[in-house]
Amino acid sequence: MTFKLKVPDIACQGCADGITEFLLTLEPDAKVQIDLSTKMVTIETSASLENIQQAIIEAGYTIE
Ligand SMILES: [Cu+2]
Repeated sequence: MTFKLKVPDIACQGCADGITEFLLTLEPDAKVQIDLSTKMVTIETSASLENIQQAIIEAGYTIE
């Protein structure tokens, strides 16, 4: 599944890298793309949307 989530707290590349790294730690096969201008996280994953949302929150960010 591919999910798109808006994470308004993403301010810079460092945030994007941190989230990407965190998601990849949980699921190394996931494909994560983060658009800094729109703050959209696109993730191709076998995990559930709920798990992805939880992971982003655990990484210290909020989802809009
Ligand atoms: Cu940042």
